[in-house]
Amino acid sequence: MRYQGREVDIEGRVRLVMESALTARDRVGVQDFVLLENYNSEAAFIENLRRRFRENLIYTYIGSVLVSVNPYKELEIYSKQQMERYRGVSFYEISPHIYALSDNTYRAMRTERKDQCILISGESGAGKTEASKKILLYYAVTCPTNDHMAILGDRLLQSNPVLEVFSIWLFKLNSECPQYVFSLDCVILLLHCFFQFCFLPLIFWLFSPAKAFGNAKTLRNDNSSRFGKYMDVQFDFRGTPVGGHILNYLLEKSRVVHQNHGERNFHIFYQLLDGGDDDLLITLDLERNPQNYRYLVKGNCPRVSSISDKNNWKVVMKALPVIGFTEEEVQKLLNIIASVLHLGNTQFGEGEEGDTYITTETQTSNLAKLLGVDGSALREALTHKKLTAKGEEVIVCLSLLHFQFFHMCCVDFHSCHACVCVLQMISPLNYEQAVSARDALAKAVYGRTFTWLVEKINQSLALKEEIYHSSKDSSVIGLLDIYGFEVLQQNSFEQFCINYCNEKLQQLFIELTLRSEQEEYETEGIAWETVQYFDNKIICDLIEEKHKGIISILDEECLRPGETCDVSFLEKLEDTVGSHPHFITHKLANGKTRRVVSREEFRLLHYAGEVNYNVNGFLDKNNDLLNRNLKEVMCQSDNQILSHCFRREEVIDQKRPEMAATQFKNSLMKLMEILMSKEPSYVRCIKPNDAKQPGRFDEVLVRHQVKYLGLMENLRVRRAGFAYRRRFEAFLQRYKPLCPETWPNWHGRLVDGVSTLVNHLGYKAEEYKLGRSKIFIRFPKTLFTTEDALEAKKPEIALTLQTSWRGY
Ligand code: AOV
Ligand code: MG
Repeated sequence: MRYQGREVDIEGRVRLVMESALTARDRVGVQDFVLLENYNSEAAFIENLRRRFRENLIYTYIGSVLVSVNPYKELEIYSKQQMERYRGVSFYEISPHIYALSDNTYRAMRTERKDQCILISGESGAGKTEASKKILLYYAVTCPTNDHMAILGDRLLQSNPVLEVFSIWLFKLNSECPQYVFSLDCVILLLHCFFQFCFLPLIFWLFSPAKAFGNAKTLRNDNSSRFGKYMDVQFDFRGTPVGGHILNYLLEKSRVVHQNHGERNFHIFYQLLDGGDDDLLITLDLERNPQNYRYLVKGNCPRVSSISDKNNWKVVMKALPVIGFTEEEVQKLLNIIASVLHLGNTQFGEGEEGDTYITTETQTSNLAKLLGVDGSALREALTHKKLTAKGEEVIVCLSLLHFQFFHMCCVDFHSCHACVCVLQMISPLNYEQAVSARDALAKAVYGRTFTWLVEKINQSLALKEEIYHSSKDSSVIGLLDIYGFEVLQQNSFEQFCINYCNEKLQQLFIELTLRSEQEEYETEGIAWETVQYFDNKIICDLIEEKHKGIISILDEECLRPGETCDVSFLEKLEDTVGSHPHFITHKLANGKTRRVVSREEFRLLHYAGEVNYNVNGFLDKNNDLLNRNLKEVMCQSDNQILSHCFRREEVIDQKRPEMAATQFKNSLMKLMEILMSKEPSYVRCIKPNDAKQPGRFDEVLVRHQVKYLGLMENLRVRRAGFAYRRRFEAFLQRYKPLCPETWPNWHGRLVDGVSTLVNHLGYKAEEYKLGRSKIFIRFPKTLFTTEDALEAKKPEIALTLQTSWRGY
């Protein structure tokens, strides 16, 4: 045998195999962080990630958590053969992969009949959306067929000739997963998906409009999802995907009116301008050049080389009828998109008395037409404000009379409280107010249309009784694709909400991980050992507690009459939660922190680290107010989508709607309930560099994410008890060659076999425990020694191991 140019004998071979096993571990690290010798060391953690990344091994486990590093290049690891490799194989028996996690989740759902969820987190550009697509693709290919899929299939087929639909699906993959498209493998895969499992391709497909409306080019990601989403995929009693439901969170509405340099507005605007045909643009009174629209020029980035707006436009337009849009609805939707662009171009001039008028008259008439509202009412509403009426009298006055007739009902209307109020009800807006009213309208129109679109997709994905035997037998796998901790140079209201969401998810993680650990110990009959960890409930309380939490204080400050501003909010915070150990401001800092907190900031000590939040804009963003008269105008719109989005009741109802942070808090509570009822799996995505380049591993950036994803804390919780556990049969099967009594076959009870084996190997009592069906090994070292012994014995026993636990 030749080895590195040398002839070696049998003994030498054994030695070399051992050496190469060791070097392999040195070279590619461990596939599960629980096997790190020094699991408390962040440096060791990052080194392990780096080694694996260098070898294109982007996946690593922390127990059942999958850590994924974005390769920024197409790897040959997502083919159909790979899917087959992972099908039905136990988690630890094979190299870590998103397919392993998908498969295990699916099997757990089938065998334990328990709903599952996969929580994907990570910062922007880390690969969350890609991960969720890979999971869906795995199910699309590997889940069983369903005769009843015909109905869903029909929906596709009726609206489009087969090949057209197919080509769209193909096209979609072409633009998003080029590795599939030009290989034979891909064609087989697609045919497989299309003809047998229509449902999940449909989901992909249905995503395209949501993506066009919800994604945008940012500095960190050319196709960044600017909303959080939770999607349920429902499976019938045979394990066939049959339906789904999407919940959306916190669309970044501010992007409609403002983009940072180098970023774009939502894709749909550029798609329409680039892909819409001439007639359409004429009808919508649009010009092709995005530079002509104020809402599109702020980022100075009309084109993105990695995106074809024209092609994506075609995909969206083809997908809309399948979702169930009528031709008329599509037209109305296009009117709305165009109207947002026209709104952006609406300009104001200042009158002598500080009032405001519209200078772009013709545009406004077109705008009113597109919005389906009365032109003069819209003009009035854009430049005037209607004050909120107080008391019933005012409403009576208003409903009975016009302004000029006040004195007919009130002898002395100047002293009549009701009439004075009415008189003051309409007041002109100054220039800044008019601009902000216009922007608020654009954000509201866009945001609400987005919500409506998601509702529409949900109707299309909803289960149909006829294809669904018995809802009792259904199970669900939920996918959560939501922003990870965000720490920017300047952190504002959005980061506050996002990071609050991550605190909640961490709380859930701790609760569920500890619960499942505890349950496993119980079922295995092993004494529970207390786990030391940081319980972040204290931070969640600081943010969300009723009356005393930051969100309550923010709401109160928004509602408080008189002069309130962001700074008064900060002062209120200092008074109320100033003594909280996780809250710090400029005044309270007193050398408590290393980095400076400015006068406009408060700092929260999150479980993952410190974040400074600048209070500027907190009140406005939380208020998210649309002038009452703009609402009135909008709810009279003859565009059905808009009249659905702006309800009359909203105007009549004097109760103030929930504020943004409270709305978010409530939807998070609901999300937590949904997730609590399911068995969770986790994917933690890491971005290796900011340049979106393959092969570059920026240690500082990665360390930052390891910290803010709470991975070290994950590992500590997971390692608190035993590093490794394995079912008796699997353990015995693998290591039985190491003991003459168990080799080649053990005929007694499994537990006795494992006991004989570990005694022979010289395991000490504190190194392991035997449960009812599993062996628990406390330290990785024990396992490594055993594994090395097996490796050394390999040539001797001519053993062909089908799979290696190392897997790599
Ligand atoms: P995100 O969802 O985490 O960001 P994406 O999933 O959109 O990030 O990934 C960003 C880009 O990284 C993709 O467009 C791909 O080019 C590349 N990428 C990610 N994962 C992989 C992979 N497994 N293989 C190859 N390329 C990949 V954001 O939505 O911005 O938070 O809001
Ligand atoms: Mg995304």
